[in-house]
Amino acid sequence: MSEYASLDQRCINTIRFLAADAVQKANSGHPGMPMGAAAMAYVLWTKHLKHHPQDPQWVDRDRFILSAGHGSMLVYALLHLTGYDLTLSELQSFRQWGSRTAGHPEVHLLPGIEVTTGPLGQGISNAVGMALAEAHLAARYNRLDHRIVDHFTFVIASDGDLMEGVSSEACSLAGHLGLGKLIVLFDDNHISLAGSTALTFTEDVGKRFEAYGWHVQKVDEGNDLAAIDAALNVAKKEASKPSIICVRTVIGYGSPNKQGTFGTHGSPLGQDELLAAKRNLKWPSEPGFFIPEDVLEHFRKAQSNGRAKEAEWKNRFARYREAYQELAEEFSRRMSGKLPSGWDAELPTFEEDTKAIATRKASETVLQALAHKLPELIGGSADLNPSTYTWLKGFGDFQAPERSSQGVQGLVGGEWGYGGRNVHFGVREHAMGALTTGMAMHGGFIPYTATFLVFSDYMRPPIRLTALSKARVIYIFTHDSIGLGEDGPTHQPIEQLMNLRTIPNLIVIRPSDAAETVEAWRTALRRADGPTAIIFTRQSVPVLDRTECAQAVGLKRGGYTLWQSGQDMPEVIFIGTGSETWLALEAGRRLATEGIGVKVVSLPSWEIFDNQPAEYRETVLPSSVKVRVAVEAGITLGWEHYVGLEGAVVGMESFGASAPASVLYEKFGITVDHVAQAARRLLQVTQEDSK
Ligand SMILES: Cc1ncc(C[n+]2csc(CCOP(=O)(O)OP(=O)(O)O)c2C)c(N)n1
Repeated sequence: MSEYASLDQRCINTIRFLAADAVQKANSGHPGMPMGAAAMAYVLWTKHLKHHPQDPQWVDRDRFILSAGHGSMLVYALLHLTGYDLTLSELQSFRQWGSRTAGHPEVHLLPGIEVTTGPLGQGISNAVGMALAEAHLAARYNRLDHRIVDHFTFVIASDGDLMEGVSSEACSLAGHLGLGKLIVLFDDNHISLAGSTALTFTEDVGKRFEAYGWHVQKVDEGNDLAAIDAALNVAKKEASKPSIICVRTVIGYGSPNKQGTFGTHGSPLGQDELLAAKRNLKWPSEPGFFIPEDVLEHFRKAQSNGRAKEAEWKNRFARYREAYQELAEEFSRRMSGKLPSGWDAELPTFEEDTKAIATRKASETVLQALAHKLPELIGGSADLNPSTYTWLKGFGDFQAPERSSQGVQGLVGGEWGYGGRNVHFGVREHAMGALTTGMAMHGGFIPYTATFLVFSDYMRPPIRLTALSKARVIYIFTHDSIGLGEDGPTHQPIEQLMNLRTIPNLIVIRPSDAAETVEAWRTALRRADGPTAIIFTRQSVPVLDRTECAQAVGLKRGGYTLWQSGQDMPEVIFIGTGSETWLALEAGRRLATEGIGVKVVSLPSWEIFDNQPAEYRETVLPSSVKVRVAVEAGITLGWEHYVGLEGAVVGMESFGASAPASVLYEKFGITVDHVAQAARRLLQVTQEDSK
């Protein structure tokens, strides 16, 4: 019997031609990858993946990530065929306005998509975070006689994924952590966008992953279903190492004149070549988007299989609930993303008589209090715990249980193993960002990261994706300005703060003192539909006297009137953020003693403030008051948004320098004198104008 007659082969060809037809119809997209990887995806989805298409959010499903997001039609075809909520007509409107079948898979658009992929290297790194999430939940909730968390994370990754640096960081960490339930199928087709990998990528990938501590297998023929199946079985049994299976495939498989060339990577095959490919694989040329009945029936078994598997799990969970009621409730609550009642009841307060304290230090106190109430709060720093103050004291280190803790320096204490809540990301900011996105998308976590603000540049790609994906991650950035002092301009952020503000759906909060630090954490944790970056100082800043100033709770509206000299409409408004707010306040008070009507605004979060109703914004920043001075130790570009073209900004126009912080503030002119003087100058101008 011809191989093409078998049901397996027809299922695989269905995937291939759904992809090729959709790309042809859209006249845009990537047919080569789905055509080459269809066989491995078929084996994975029909023989291994534990999922329930009618309940895509079932918490103990296996996670599948198409890291090579440009091959999106591969996963769209599988979602439709196995019976997810995705119609054939949506496949036919691939890449069109309003369609959920976007160019690259987007997690918030389509059930069954676990993370948004497309920027190469991110998906596989998110997957490491998902495997970490599974290992932690299993350690915390499973009991000897009850395994309620027990699933794999599967990935299909391409050459481009493995070329990108972030995947090296993430896979190095995955190997160190021994994440045995992470399984990567490497679509080893020797072709990337612009040519053969012989031009760019000739290392031995298997040896590289072996060196990371992974279990490595090779499948020499990408259409050998039995070999793929066998390799997946071996990988699943390997519990103490992540697995990679390098599957040699042919990009654009079936296209007689283009297969194996970069011509199939990112363009439609063309009508003639598409027909030739169909002839070649003995596929009917008409109708397009053809799905044979028995093929659909075969794929749709995923529904009954999934239903049975989920029902079995539900029974298991019910027995667990009987035995461990509290744990079961905590688990369910976490997976629902809801915070427990009273989670913020015992946060510290910082009274006006508290002496000056760095906001990173105040944050440490808040974080410890939160950690006791929120088991879902788990994270760490990129090798900077002693500087960012982001360890959770007594909550242990997330490490492979097999690895001995003996003689290891830098432990934060408590449990050692997958139950630990302090993740040591190492000096891997990029992977830290991507892993935490994966943890958040897995569900059951509010992950946090920490590093210096200047290194947010190393994390920007995952931060952007997290914002796009509406994932709940908290990014802590300390050492927020030239105020960090002697480390000098390489470490002093200038444009980073404004840079983060430009990312849609990312909320940035730069609290001015210890009291606002408490409110910043409270606001970040309340947010469920996107990430929040909180920016802290290295240096001490005064705790503002709230008996004279407004309460810090005003932070929840992004900006608020901190202090005003009288009831009348002010003549000048000072606006400050973070460590410069007290400078604005002092300058304001000085002008008030000169008989000038002054208002001082604390503006820790632009995004939150801009989202307030217009009436509220008008009370804080009355539009009739044009004399406005903003002060922030970052790039001045962008502040026109609040001070207008007539206003003044006291900030940075250049890189910083290496010197003590107090000297730098003087030398760069970020001083009370300077802020006050800027206002006087503006007042003079307006008075002269109105003469
Ligand atoms: C970070 C990033 N850089 C560049 C691209 C553009 N791009 C899309 S696919 C691709 C390379 C494709 O090669 P490979 O990963 O081997 O996929 P295949 O050709 O096998 O489909 C590139 C450069 C991208 N998606 N992400």
